[in-house]
Amino acid sequence: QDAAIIGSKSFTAVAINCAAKAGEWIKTKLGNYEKLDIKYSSTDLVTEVDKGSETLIKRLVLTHFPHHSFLGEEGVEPGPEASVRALESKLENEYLWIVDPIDGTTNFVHGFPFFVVSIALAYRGEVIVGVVYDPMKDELFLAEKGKGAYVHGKRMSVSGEDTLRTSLIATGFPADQQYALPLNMKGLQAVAPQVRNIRSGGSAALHMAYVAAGRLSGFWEIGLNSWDLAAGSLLIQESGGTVTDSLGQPYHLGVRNVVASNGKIHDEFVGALDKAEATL
Ligand code: 2AM
Ligand code: CA
Ligand code: CA
Ligand code: CA
Repeated sequence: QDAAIIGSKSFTAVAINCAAKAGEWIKTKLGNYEKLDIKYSSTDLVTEVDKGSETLIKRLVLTHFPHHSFLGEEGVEPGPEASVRALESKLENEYLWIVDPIDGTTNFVHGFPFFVVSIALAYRGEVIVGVVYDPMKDELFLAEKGKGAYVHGKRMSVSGEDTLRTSLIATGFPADQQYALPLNMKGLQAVAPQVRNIRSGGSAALHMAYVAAGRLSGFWEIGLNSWDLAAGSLLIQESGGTVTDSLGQPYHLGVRNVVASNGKIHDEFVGALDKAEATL
């Protein structure tokens, strides 16, 4: 089956193949990674498995598409400024692969089974393919621009809730405990009393995929990077949902403060966060 997928050489097939291969390998390393390093701060972790996953994906992508550009989290210096600069320096390329080799590294390190491989392909700054793969549940979420979104071959659509009151909302607790976390907590304080309940799984990309699949009504988080959101943004758009920044402006690759939802609750959701001054 792999040979057939590689043979077809389509963007989507390569994205799926990369995510599946990396995900299967990551799963074998759960509970027995060898090296834990600290990046920007004591809460910002990386293992040799993050780096190995990125290397595997990068090699496969560039073997098939040697003229494409590649942006992976572990190829970028730690910290928000370097992340923004890395994206900007690569945006001029026609085809840009944007990859998070493990989204949810803290979970991976602790054996909490909620992490994914996230792979997006952007054409002239717009995401055209998005794949999020959860190796623990063997769930592959796929979207192609204009062609819908699928989980393991089944068409996805967002949930139907039309008020925050009936919504299940996810957020993250940012690793940046100086700036992003306090802002996110303000949002939490405003939103939590207005919704059915809050969840926080520790993988932004998987939260995005769950919004697309209708398992969550919405998700917001402060201080994310392009590789956390690129694939998930297309999943949600192609499932009928809405992705914006915290001011309600349409999603683009530079968005760091994301608000994503089924669309029906979006204005109320953005309004609740805004009232909490949870915006940067
Ligand atoms: P990661 O596991 O790929 O690092 C959870 O709140 C989300 O924040 C995850 O998607 C996680 O991605 C991301 N994250 C972790 N550390 C971060 C940091 N230092 N800066 C920005 N995002 C981070
Ligand atoms: Ca990380
Ligand atoms: Ca990430
Ligand atoms: Ca990561």
